[in-house]
Amino acid sequence: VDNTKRERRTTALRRMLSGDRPVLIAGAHDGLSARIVEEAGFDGIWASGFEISAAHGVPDANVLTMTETLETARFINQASTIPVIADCDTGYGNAVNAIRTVRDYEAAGIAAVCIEDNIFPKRCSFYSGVKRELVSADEHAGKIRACKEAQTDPDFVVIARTEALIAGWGMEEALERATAYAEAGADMILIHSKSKTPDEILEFCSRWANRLPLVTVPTTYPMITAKELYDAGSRIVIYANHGLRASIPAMQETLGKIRKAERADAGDAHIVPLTEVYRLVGVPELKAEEAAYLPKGEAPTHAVVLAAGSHPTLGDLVADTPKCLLKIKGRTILDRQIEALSMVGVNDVALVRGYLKNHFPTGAARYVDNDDYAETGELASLYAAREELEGNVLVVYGDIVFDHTCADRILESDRDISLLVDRSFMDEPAGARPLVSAPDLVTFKEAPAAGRRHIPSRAPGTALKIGPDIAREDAHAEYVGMLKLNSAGSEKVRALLDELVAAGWDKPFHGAPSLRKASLVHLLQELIDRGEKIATVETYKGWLEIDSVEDLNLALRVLAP
Ligand code: SPV
Ligand code: MG
Repeated sequence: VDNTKRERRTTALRRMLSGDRPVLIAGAHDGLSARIVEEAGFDGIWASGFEISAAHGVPDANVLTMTETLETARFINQASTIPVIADCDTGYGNAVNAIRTVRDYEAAGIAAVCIEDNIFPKRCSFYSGVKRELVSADEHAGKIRACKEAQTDPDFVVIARTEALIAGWGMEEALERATAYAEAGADMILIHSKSKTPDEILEFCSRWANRLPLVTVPTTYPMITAKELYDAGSRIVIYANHGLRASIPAMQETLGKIRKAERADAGDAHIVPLTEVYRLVGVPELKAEEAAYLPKGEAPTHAVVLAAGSHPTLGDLVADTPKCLLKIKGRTILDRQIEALSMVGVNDVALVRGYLKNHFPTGAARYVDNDDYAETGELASLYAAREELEGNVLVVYGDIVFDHTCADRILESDRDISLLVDRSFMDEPAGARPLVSAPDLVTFKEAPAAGRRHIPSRAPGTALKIGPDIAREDAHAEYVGMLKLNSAGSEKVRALLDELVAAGWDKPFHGAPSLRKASLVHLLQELIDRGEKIATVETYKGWLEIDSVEDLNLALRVLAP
């Protein structure tokens, strides 16, 4: 949208007023209700004093200040694109106050103001049993003249409103006042009535004889159509408070039901889904703005920890504790992971749990369940967390302890899919470490230089092969169990998972007897085979995995409390 070419809303209102049908306006009290009015197809919005007061929980009697009402009118204006007519009550005082009111509302982009001849503080036209006084016709005419001279945009509209019929001062008084306000320069006259039938308004209209276009508010005489009012001389018809009044029983009913049932879904039949709220308040636009204007790569990274398995290689140690809740010097593997992640700014952690899932402490992470953990592998756990695969994600095995510098290195990568790999493994003599299962090794596309000294490369390499079946002499590094995806990478992994799952869980997949049993490295190899460039980010030591009692003993030796 080219905002510089958009028609001013004052001009749009003038154009509508010269059309051949009534201009239909509905009341709003905030940005959301303004959106709803516009979407319902109204020509403009009435920033209603009655609605705005009610929405603030106070009576419509100048209890709110001009500042508060203007602030609300601004939200209404900014949430919409159609002209806003602001109900400015008396103009918030005498002519001097009204001048400032006009300047401020015009500057806020409001298309029209309506100023009534009540004395300040006003009382809502419908409240019975309250003191009702009008300022003199002379004083209000002076105020209208002041308003007209204060405006700077020639298309800005000043509506003069008389409460003569409301106050019971009679038809003659109403006509005299309307005449005085017209002579003072008002653009339109709002003639208000609280009669239960349209007769009074129609009589006024007929005696007024189109001397100036009229505005009517058929709240107490709702049976008349806009067309009938238009034919009588009303160019604008305002449905002043119906949106607000519709929302009250909706909230009362829904909240009453939830309170009674003490569960949220008791209200489900009456509410919109959250996504409808997102749409109305412009979340899709927010996302587009983020994509267009925020620096790339600065979106926060969140983590997915895969910790569903039962890990029988640890025997009795894991008989009643999931592995990542094993304590090493007083702190669990998970505590240590969460601390290292938070040191590099990753504070949102989702953990896929399965085995002994109820043992996980509430609030340590957000939990995703893989209840089929006994029959499935890491790929299925990652699939259980598929909703998490959005934006920048770090996927971490639940059984590694790592220094935060490891996470730091991989977070630096801006590639779609990056693996953290360690070349120190290659420096160990074969068989130096007792292993309960073959480590996941990685072969690079281009062999790195070999030798006794080594500085991890800052430029990522590209993975050619990954998995436990790679011969030691063909491998260049060991996979650390940490994978980083950026938004494009997340999307690719999600799409591949969806495609594989759609093809069936039972098909053999790379080294696994079925997709169900597949591990993460099988998924990575599939990506490589499909031509995906997977970056290898190097670290040199700084982490350990806990697979065996020996690993735990090692951890006890090398880890600080
Ligand atoms: C308002 O909506 O605040 C009005 C119209 O002024 S009425 O409530 O009908 O007076
Ligand atoms: Mg009002």
